[in-house]
Amino acid sequence: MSLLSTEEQVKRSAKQDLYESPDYYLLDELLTEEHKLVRSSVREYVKKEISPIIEEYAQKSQFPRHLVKSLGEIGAFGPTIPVEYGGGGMDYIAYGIIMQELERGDSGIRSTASVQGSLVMYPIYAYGSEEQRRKYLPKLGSGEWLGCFGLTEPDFGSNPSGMITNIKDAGDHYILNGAKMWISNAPFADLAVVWAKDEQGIIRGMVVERGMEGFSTPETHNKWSLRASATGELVFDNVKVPKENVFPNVQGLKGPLGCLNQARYGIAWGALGAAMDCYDTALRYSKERIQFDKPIGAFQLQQKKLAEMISEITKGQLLVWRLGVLKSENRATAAQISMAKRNSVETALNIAREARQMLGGMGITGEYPIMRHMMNLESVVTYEGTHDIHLLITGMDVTGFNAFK
Ligand code: TGC
Ligand code: FAD
Repeated sequence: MSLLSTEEQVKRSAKQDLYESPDYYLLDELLTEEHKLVRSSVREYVKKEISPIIEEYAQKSQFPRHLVKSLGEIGAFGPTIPVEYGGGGMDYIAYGIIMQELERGDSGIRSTASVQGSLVMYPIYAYGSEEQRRKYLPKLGSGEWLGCFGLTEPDFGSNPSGMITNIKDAGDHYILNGAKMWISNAPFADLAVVWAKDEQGIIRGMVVERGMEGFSTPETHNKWSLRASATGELVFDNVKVPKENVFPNVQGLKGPLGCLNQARYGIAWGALGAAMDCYDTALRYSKERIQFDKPIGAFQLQQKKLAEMISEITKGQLLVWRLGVLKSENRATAAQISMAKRNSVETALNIAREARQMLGGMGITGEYPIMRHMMNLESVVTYEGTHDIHLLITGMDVTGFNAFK
């Protein structure tokens, strides 16, 4: 018989990362062998490289910058971008699986991959010139360079069309002025995809490189959420941006919103990863933690929580799988993506909160990942369009009435 208290035994097993993903409706049967291979290699990576260190980085509020190269090596950046440009050439289910496994580890790590792949590589690929693609994509795909995406401004968050960051024509270059706020990866980024208005008031996208005079990226401190992800501002003070850095193939708000479709899709899969980790942790704990002489999982109230969690996870898994099929066939609508992003994050937040309670006092410690997931998800429910903005997008889609204006 072990001399350790059950609490101590449970605490020790927590450190090992024994994660197993729930698959209540046998959805693995819908995956190809390639999908399963991608999943097992990313899961292995998370267990080996992320789980052992993430709590410490989050507690210290530090970005594990050293992971960027290895994230590139495992194919986490731009999985759907063609191989010749440094991407993975995979379908959208594979992309979703990668985001799910990474966010199972930590939403901040998934954020880094979302931004790099969907918000930096995607616009360069979709809207950029051939020279821009060749110059930037391979280095971003391999993790040699890190990028960030500047859309939000201090006075324009949910309504980015009002942005005041602007460019003025100065011959062979533009002069960029303004500021972006809440930018993931900014303090460490080698380059930024920036959205600014031209002299006609048309939104244009461009690549701004670190080292350009007048460009700085001050870090945002004191976050209680996404503590292992670096967030910052982008400040442009008369920055000279060469004309060849501006995307030739898109104009208007549909440029940045097109990128957000990619990233929101990844979050729809990713947030379920955080939910699955919370569920898996709470389920294991409920079988090990003894109170009133039996495992707490034997009490009806705890079973209710677990049964509801697995029901919601299963519904979410079905939704994102179907969305992935539609996206791979280029049939997914922006409104469908909004619904899935909103649903997955809400599911994950509810599960994190319930799972935290199931662990009692242990639930608030860093011995377990639940509180970290819960706090991270408070950002995930806000960025890439808030919970209410996505609800209004669905409302507009089904009624035909625009409640934004
Ligand atoms: P609206 O007039 O509706 O549309 C303007 C133009 O854009 C087109 N459009 C879209 N195109 C592609 N994808 C979409 N999802 C699109 N939604 C709209 C639209 O057809 C129109 O095109 P055109 O050709 O007619 O000009 O625009 P609006 O100003 O009324 O705004 C609509 C609204 C509120 C839905 C939109 O602005 C919005 O989604 N707001 C939320 C802002 C947001 O999500 N910000 C995210 C910033 S990035 C971020 O958070 C990264 S976190 C990364 C991480 O760490 O993981
Ligand atoms: P606001 O737009 O001011 O919204 C405040 C509240 O009002 C919200 O509850 C919102 O739902 C509500 N609201 C707004 N309009 C309406 C309406 N019409 N009807 C009803 N309610 C409404 N941005 C980037 O560009 N790049 C990044 O990399 C990035 N990373 C981020 C990382 C983190 C950690 C965070 C927290 C944010 C990040 N963002 C990034 C910004 C993010 O996208 C914005 O915070 C988000 O879009 C909301 O904007 P806001 O914070 O200005 O809130």
